[in-house]
Amino acid sequence: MADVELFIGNRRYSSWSLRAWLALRASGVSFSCTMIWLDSPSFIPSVAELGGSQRLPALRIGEHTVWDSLAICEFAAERSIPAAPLWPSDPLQRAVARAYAAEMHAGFPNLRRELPMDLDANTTREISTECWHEVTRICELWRAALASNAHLGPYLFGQFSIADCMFAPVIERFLGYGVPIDALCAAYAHTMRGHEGMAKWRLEAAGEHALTDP
Ligand SMILES: N[C@@H](CCC(=O)N[C@@H](CS)C(=O)NCC(=O)O)C(=O)O
Repeated sequence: MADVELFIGNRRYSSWSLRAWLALRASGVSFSCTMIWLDSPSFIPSVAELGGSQRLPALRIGEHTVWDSLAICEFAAERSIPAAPLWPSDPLQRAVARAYAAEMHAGFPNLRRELPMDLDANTTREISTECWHEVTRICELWRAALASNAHLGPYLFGQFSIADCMFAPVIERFLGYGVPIDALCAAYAHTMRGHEGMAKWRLEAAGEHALTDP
């Protein structure tokens, strides 16, 4: 396969990049990773060169560019090693897991605006009623999947899947801003924090602080 290179925003803030990176890493596909600072003078020229939507993440495969986190996650699922399927093997479970990922990808605008991902956040925030409705919906989704699939493993659909990748930044938002969530959802959030990919992303984010943020 041609060289695969993932372009991401700085790890502290780039929630969409985290999703794609987690899926690619879990897939076992070999790839290199290049970070482009968000909100820097070099951002626009750098992403313009990649084509696509001029947002991050973007995946370069030889001369092709795949933009959009969910498309990159699907690429990772198609190329994943058999030992690491990124969707449930059961077709009905797979359809439901895809609905979870799609709802996250397309929705929750108030949560995104009012609780932006910031890996250094350690505070509380007042949120609107609309945002609370979104928090409640996410917790309902998590509880339903966790309760049905607990016998298969600790993630939403048992084994780690793209559904978990899509909700990964929400975990950082809930924990970073002290959003009160029930015990089952809190246990899931801590399971995700303990995932080796999440741990590595956080470590690399801490390393980015030492670089010059223009
Ligand atoms: N729907 C896109 C959203 C990508 C996106 O908004 N990325 C942010 C960084 S996390 C970005 O590039 N922001 C810069 C901008 O909008 O100019 C995806 O799923 O990849």
